[in-house]
Amino acid sequence: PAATNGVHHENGEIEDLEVLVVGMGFGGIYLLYNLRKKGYKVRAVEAGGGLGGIWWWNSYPGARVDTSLPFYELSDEALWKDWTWKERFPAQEELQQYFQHVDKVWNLSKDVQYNTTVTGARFDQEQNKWTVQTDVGTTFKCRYLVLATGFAAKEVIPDIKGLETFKGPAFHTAKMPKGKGAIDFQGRRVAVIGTGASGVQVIQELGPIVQQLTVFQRTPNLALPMRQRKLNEEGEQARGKRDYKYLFELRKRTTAGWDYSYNPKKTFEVTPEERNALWEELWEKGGFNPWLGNFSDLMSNREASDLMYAFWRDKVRQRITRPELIDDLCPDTAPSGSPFGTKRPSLEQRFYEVIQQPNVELVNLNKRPILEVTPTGIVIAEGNNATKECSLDIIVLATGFDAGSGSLTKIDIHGTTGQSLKEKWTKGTRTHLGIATAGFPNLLFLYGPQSPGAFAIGPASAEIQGDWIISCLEDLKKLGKTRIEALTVAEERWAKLTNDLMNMTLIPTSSSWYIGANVPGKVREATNYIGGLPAYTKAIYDCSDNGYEGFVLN
Ligand code: N01
Repeated sequence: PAATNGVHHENGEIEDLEVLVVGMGFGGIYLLYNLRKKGYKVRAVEAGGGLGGIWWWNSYPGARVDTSLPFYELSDEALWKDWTWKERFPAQEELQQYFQHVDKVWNLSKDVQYNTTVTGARFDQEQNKWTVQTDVGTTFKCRYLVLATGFAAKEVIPDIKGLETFKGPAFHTAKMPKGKGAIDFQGRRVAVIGTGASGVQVIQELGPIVQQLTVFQRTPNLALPMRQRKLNEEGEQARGKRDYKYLFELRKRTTAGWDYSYNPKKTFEVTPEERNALWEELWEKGGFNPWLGNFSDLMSNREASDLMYAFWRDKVRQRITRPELIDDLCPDTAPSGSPFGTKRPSLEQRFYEVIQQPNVELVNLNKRPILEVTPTGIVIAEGNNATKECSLDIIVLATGFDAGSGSLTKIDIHGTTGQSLKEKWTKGTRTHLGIATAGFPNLLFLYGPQSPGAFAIGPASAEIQGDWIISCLEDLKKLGKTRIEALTVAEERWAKLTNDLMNMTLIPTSSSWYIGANVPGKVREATNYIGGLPAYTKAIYDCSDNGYEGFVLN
């Protein structure tokens, strides 16, 4: 949808709303539609030029979701009954078409102001309302401000000497130029820095079309087979839709929103033959099955994790034809800071074949660190004081995000205490249920830090949290209240719980964004709630059933 579909305001015009939703990914979309249906005066703003959140922004070559269908869509029958997907794991283009379909059926854009970034917000204690500023001069006034900004709205740009001097295009995967200024990679010399989910996808896509691809890897990705396939529209999808209602109910009841959870057995409770049989089965199924459908102690028992690592390593080694790459891609033991299961594995389709192509060079940054970027390339250390300049036309930074809190603290938000949200969270994130924070009344987070966010499928999480937020606003209305604020004691309790749960796993031994370890200077803490959707749903409804325990309503 074009920006022109949005609501336009003259500079300085103030909209007085009941709810302003910020961010039009799955969460914001769900909330805008359902609040409007209930008669709320609600509007939304979106920094991008269309719906979809990260699926609007992430247009790098190869961008595709790692969640299989039908779990990666909204559960309203009006949306899925006339929609057919082409692939089991759809690409960004198809996801954008899906969001356009959602827009058409739910008629959303008339209430969205696109190309608008919220820069700041201040709470007015007299009126119990937020005043929200944007980068285009529009100001909103709203009773409730819901930030549905996702976990990946703030990119991590590495601090590399000379990066700004590079003459060619250099951009983060989430900010690849689109439209007129779109990048043509064909036949160019391209560098990709980072081998996380974005890096693996962009590498396997670019390798076959560029002249030279140089991959700068700090930690190998323990990637799993995607097992992508085309979906048969007539038979498979039409038949599959008969089960959709059941599947959408089921996804609320599994740990991460799929139709499966961890195997209740532990790794060493079964015989080696049984263990191997399960692992082979999960490997064949593909997707996240070898991770999230594995034995229940995979992420908490280092021996179990190491044994699974060995299984993974041996599978990948079968595809390695250049033995000199074995140590860099699939070393004997799990890479430092990355025990199996503690970082999110990528789903790959041909990554290991592409990275071994003659036109691809893999630079292991632990052995050959980057010294600087020059106007024409990247200089690396080669040992014995030798250096090498890799000549480049384009640099792609697949270096990840300041996940969770970063999407919120980049907005200058001031509540009742004089402290900004950024200042409040400098020493650690504090939320009650991942939804609100003390000192910031009527500010609610959807898909925010300390919620199941990144540990559950987006649409499932968005619907569970979205429904709760809507019922909360309905309750406030019924009770004649105009203000809800989290208590400090409640957010301390929730922070302890999310961190205690995380500390029961091996994740704190990793250098993952799940614990903020990827951002220099960031507090190491659980960025998400890892207790699973059912336990989380119980926690939020226990709270509301007990008179919004941990909140003060006025
Ligand atoms: O980011 P990442 P991402 N010098 O943080 C490396 C979702 N997502 O954008 O591992 C050199 O995972 C860093 O190295 P290391 C998904 O939830 C989903 O790929 O820290 N390298 C790592 O290799 C995902 O988990 C999809 O040692 C540097 C990489 O950059 C999340 O978003 C697609 C560096 C960053 O990996 C983030 O994924 C894309 C430096 N200074 C994203 N700094 C799908 O569903 C960082 N790195 C398909």
